[in-house]
Amino acid sequence: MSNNFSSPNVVALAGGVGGAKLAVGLQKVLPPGMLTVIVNTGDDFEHWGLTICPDLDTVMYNLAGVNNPETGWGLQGETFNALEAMGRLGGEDWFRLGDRDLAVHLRRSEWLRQDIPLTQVTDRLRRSLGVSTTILPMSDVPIRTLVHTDEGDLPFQHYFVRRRCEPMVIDVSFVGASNAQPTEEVLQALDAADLIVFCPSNPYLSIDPILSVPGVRRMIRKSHVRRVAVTPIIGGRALKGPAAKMMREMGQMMSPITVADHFDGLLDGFVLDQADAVLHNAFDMPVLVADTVMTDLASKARLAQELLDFVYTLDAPAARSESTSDIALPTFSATSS
Ligand code: FO1
Repeated sequence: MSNNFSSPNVVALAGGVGGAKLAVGLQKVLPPGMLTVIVNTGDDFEHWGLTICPDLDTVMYNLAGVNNPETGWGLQGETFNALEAMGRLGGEDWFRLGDRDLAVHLRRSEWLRQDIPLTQVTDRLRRSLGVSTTILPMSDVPIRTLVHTDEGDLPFQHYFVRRRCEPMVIDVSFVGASNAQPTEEVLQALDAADLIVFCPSNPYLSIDPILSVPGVRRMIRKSHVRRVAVTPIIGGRALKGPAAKMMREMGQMMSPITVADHFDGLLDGFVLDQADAVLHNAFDMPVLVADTVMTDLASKARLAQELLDFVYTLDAPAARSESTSDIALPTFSATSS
């Protein structure tokens, strides 16, 4: 990154709403085209005969500035006539697909049926919405997050939306990951990066699926650029989603330290929320204490700029060792299958 401080090539790893917010901030402060977001597709599922990619769409709608500001996912000013009609027909109506959102799922599914890879489909969709940032699915082949709970194994959206994250989580696995290959686009983006950012997304459900794609974890571990994570845990809570609840259920400390430990060997710096400033000496890497709660465009851009300024202060990474195994996962590991 030393030669490219004025316009670094940034690669962000993101899941849904929290990740999308930081991506919006980075897009705002970076020159157009200097951001690539690699997005979790473990949440994807087949529904109403369509392929739904919730995190890709959340990131895309946020970057396009057309997202529902209350939920963070879906479109603003959305209507749900199709959903209501589906309910009247006895169809599944627990997953709230909006009328205009439906057009994206129909178009994506149509293109996928024509054997156009998800990477290309995603690129077409984001260009249609005028998004200058490159959005890359973590993989072109289906990798599906399966949540192992005290009530049995649940496909991700059944755990997250249908069961509102109520079952106790025992473990998480990523079905299809071990046979998957990273896309050329993901490999090239990581190779060309000046900085890798772990967005404030759920480590177990949003970032681990990306790291489960064979080769990706190793590439990040060996990367010669700085790698920084922004905490998804603030004051012992996750602003959104079950990250903190999962930590408790897995016998972990509900703390940003748990997040840093989880990404052991993958990080050179950590962004801690000001609410947890007291912990700043407890990390074995440089820490930035910042207001990580992103409520509007200004706070997203401010955090993104503070993160870039912080990265500038970090020492250039020493050559990374080859010794650690690519498949060694940290504690409370999610497993690939
Ligand atoms: N999340 C919900 O909590 N309830 C929903 O009904 C819901 C519908 C939905 C429709 C389209 C879409 O792109 C996302 C949607 N989400 C919904 C969000 C999504 O399921 C989760 O936020 C992510 O998968 C977790 O990052």
